[in-house]
Amino acid sequence: MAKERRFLSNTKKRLKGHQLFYFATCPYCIKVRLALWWMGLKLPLKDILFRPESKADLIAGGGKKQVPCLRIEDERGGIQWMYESRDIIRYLKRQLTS
Ligand SMILES: N[C@@H](CCC(=O)N[C@@H](CS)C(=O)NCC(=O)O)C(=O)O
Repeated sequence: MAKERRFLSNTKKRLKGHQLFYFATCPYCIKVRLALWWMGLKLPLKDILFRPESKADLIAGGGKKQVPCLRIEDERGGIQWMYESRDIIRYLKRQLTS
C-alpha cells in the first residue's frame, strides 16, 4: 500500500504543471478524460468553449485550437503541447509505468 502511494505520488509530481485543454462534448476529449479516470490521475482541465482565455492560451501556445491538447511542463520549465488523443493517453500511461 505504501509502495502504491509512493508510486502515485511520484506520478503526480511528474504531472505537475500539466494541463488538459478540452471541451465537454468532444469525443476525443472524453476518451482522454476516461483514461485519466481509469489511471486514477487528475489534471487541471481548461475548457476552451466556456473560457475564452483558455482558448487563447491554447492557440498561442500550441498553435491551433484543436482539442484535446495536453500542455506538458517538464521539471526545467520547458513546455510542450501534445495534440493527438492517442499520443496523450500513451504519454500518460508512460508516466504511470516509468
Ligand atoms: N485526431 C484527433 C482529433 C481531435 C479532434 O478532431 N478534435 C475536434 C473536437 S472533437 C477539434 O478540436 N476540432 C477543431 C479543430 O480541429 O480545429 C484526436 O484524436 O485527438
